[in-house]
Amino acid sequence: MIFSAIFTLLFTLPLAFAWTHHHVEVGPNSQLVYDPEYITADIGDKVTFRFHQKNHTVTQSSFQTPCTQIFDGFNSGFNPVGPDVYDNFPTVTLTVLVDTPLWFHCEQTGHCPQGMVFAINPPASGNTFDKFKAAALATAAPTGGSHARAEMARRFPRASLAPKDLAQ
Ligand SMILES: *[C@@H]1O[C@H](CO)[C@@H](O)[C@H](O)[C@H]1NC(C)=O
Ligand SMILES: [Cu+2]
Repeated sequence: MIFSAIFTLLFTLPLAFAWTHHHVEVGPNSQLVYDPEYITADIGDKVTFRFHQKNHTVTQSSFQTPCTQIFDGFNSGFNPVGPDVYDNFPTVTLTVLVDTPLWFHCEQTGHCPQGMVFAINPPASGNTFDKFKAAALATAAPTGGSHARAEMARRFPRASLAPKDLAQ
């Protein structure tokens, strides 16, 4: 009995410690992206987000509403990094507790509609990362779609420029 208990312990311990530490860059090179854009992770794995310049978050959302925070979900909060800061970027780490897909976005105004989204364990078919990102980008489209946007651009050239607030 004791021998078998020790045997079991010795052979299950290594598994318990065999978690992977994933690293995700948030907004590298002032791009509105997470790099990588999605990862495959096991329960117990840790994911460390490293925040670059600008002022980003990693905020849990859902496949259906990519740019909307879910109640009680993970949220890193805002991590402002000045334009002259090139090292010691702030980090936030989460531990993966489920093996179902997890969806995230950046809460900063305008970032998610420009495709700043991230996922853990997105399915290879069905609710794929590409569909999730397309849905995020679609939140930026004004009613009427690209035709209306082109018409706006023709009539109001200045107003059609994407707002580029340096602080965001
Ligand atoms: C970061 O962004 C948030 C939300 O837009 C804003 O409230 C906050 O003041 C910003 N922080 C800095 C230092 O710009
Ligand atoms: Cu952002």
